[in-house]
Amino acid sequence: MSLELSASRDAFERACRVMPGGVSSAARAFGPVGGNPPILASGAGARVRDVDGNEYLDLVGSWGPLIRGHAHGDIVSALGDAVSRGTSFGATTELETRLAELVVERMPSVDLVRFTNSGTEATMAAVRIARGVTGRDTILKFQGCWHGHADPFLVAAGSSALSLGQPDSPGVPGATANLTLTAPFNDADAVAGMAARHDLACIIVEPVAGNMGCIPPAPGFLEALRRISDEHGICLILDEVITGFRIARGGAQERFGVSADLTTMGKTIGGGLPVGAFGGARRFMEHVAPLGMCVSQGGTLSGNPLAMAAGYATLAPLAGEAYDRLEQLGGRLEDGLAAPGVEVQRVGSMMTVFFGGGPKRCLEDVTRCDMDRFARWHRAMLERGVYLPPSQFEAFFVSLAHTEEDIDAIIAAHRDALASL
Ligand code: KE4
Repeated sequence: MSLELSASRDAFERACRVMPGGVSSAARAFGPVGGNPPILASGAGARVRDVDGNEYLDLVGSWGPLIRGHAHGDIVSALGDAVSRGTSFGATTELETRLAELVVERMPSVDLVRFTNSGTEATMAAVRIARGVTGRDTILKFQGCWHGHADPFLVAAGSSALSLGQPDSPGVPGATANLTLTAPFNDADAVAGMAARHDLACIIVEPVAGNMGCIPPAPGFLEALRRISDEHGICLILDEVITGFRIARGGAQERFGVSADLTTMGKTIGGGLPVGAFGGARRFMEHVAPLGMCVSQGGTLSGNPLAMAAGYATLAPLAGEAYDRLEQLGGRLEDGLAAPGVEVQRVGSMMTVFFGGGPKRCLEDVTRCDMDRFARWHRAMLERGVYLPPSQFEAFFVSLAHTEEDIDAIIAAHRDALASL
C-alpha cells in the first residue's frame, strides 16, 4: 500500500525552508519512523485530514488535549463566544476563575492553582517553588520521563529528547544538569537511597510514564514516593500534564490514591489551546509571587480567555461515565491490538504498542524492544489510515469521539499491518 502524499511533501519542503526540521516541536519529526510527515489540514471528531485529502483515524489527539475529539461543537461555540469579546486582556477574567474552581474541586490536593501557557512553564514554576520553599537546590527526576524542555529536565529526558538520541541535551550548563539526579522509573529503593544521601528540593514524576511509551506505576511505587517525600521534607511534584483529567476525573491522584504537594497540568485543561497550570498545597502556593516569599512567575497570556473557555468547555461535562467510556474504548483497543510479539501497555485511554522485550517497567526495558519493527508498523498503519505518534517513546490516546466502529477499524488496520511486516 502507498499513500499519495505529494502535496504534503511539497508543503513539508516549504516548511523546512523556514522552520528547523519543518516542525514547531521536535516530537513531531518523523525521523524515528522514517518518511515525511503528513501535513494536516483539518480535524473532525476522531479523524484528521492531510493536505492531500487523506483521512486518518487519529490516535495522537494533539498529544493528549483532545479528549473530546477535534472541533467539538461545545468547544467551537465556547471559543466563538469568547473571541467575540476579545482575545486577551492580561487581567483576571471570570473565565479563569471558573476553570480554577473546577481544577480545585477535582484535584483535592490542589488548594490554589495558577495557569500558564504550556506544561513546560508549569513544571519550571513548580520546581522553582519547591526550591524556594525548601531552600534546597537538588531535584530528582526519572530516566525517560519528560517534563517539557526547561533546562533542569533535559537530563535523561524522554519523549523527543529520547527519540532523537539526546536525553542529555546540548546547551544545558553542567552546573544546572548536576543539580538534577535521576533514578529508574518504578525503582523506589533507588529513590530512598538518593533521598538519604542528598537534600532534595523535590521529586518530580509522571505518575504514569507517557514519554518513554506508556509505563504504569508498579504497585506501591507512588505510595513509596509519598512516604520518602514526607520522611525527608521533599516536595512531591506529580506531573499530570498527560494524566490530569485524562485517566480519571481527578487524574492519577484519584486513580491511584496518592496526593501530590504540587501538581502540574496541561493539555486537556486547554482543550487544544495553549495552556498549562501548576497548583497544590497552600504551604507551597502561598509563596508564588505576589504572595509570601514571592517566588517569581509570570506570563503575558497566562489564563487567556480563549484557552480558559476551551478548557472549561472540555472538562466541565466530563463526569464518571465519560471515564467509564474511555476505559471501555481503551480496553477494546488494547484487546484488539494484542498479538504474538506485541505488548500493549495501557492506563485508561492512554497506551503504547511495543514490539518484544517483555513487560516494560522502566526506560531500560523499553530500549530492549524492536524499534525498527515499531517504525515499519507505524508506516504500515499510516498507509492504512491510522495516525499515530511517530516514536516508540510516546503514548497514544483514545478520545470520546472514537466509536466502537473506529476502534474495530484500527484493530483491522493493525492486523493487516502486522501481516505486511
Ligand atoms: P508542553 O510544554 O509541551 O505543553 O508540556 C510539557 C510536558 C510536561 N509534562 C509531561 C508529562 C508532558 O508529556 C509534556 C509534553 N508532552 C509531549 C509529548 N510527549 C508534548 C509533545 C511535544 O513535545 O510536541
